[in-house]
Amino acid sequence: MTPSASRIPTQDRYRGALVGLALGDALGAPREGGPLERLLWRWLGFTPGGLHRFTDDTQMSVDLALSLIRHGGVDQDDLAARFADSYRWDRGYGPGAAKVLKQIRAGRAWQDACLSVYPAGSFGNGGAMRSPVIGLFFHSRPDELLRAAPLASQVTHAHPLAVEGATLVAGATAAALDGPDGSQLLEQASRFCASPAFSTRLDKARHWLQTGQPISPQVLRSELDMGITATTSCVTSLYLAARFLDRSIDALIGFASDAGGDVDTVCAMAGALWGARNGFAALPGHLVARLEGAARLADIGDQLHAKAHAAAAAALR
Ligand code: R7I
Ligand code: MG
Ligand code: MG
Repeated sequence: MTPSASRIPTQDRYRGALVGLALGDALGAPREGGPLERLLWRWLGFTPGGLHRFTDDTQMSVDLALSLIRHGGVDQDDLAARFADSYRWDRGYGPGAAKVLKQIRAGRAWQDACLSVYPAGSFGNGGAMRSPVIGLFFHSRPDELLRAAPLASQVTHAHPLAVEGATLVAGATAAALDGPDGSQLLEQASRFCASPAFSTRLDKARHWLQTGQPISPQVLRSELDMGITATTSCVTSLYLAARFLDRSIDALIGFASDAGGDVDTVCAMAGALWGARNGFAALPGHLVARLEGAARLADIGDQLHAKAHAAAAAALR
């Protein structure tokens, strides 16, 4: 595909993707997991000023975005340092990721730390949940996107399934920026995964969407999953985004909350896709007004847009 500056979508879509990700994360977090986690997040889920706090999903997306903006591509050493520096227990990081980040902060090389908890690296969804940022940055550079998504995942999530989930979510986000309908979004996304754990779920999701089946939250959870791993959350997010593209993001988050499980992460990835397609202006203002760091996130979206635009223009010269 030839890069083209004119193909870069509007700034509003970039803002929408980042703020949509954070909104899904922050509003999904109190609905995540079992009764104990929900209770804990009632306490941790608000800033002192009463805003909805985001979790590790958004924090790692911000870290990745700032690193890409600073370096013009994936610099794994810088990324590892930023992830480790931002780590706070009360952002709700995954258990393995927390251990890896604490080791990096203590001075261990990320290449060793990321294989210290699980020998082949984690297959948790932590690589995919920040990957919408890769889709934004490399929107008009698909070959670079395919190289960058694995590099950005591997720093903490080196397992091939985590890497594939990250690539799938990055590719889907790039596709969402072009304004597809739900079926087109899933069709475009299908080019970014090959393993049956993803492709079988994606085939099912595409069938549900095409036939308009009234899938309940319970069926969604039992058939596609709402889990903490890449294979049990990425396609679920894609399906939800595709199904709710022409409805409100509140309806999407409400549906995911009824399904339960890893609600913050599924809503973060689906929220990013929804926002990339529909733009910041389509997000409900009253919810954005109560989101931690919304103005900063919008600004980072603007910076990503400017960088993506400049890179595409440079490629044309
Ligand atoms: O993937 P990760 O960063 O977790 C992200 C999740 C999101 O829901 C966030 O919102 C936050 O709540 O946490 O954290 P990891 O600990 O690397 O992976 C998540 C989980 O996947 C682990 O705690 C394990 O349960 C499982 N897992 C594995 N289990 C067995 N063998 C990941 N990799 C393996 C493995 O190799
Ligand atoms: Mg989280
Ligand atoms: Mg989560």
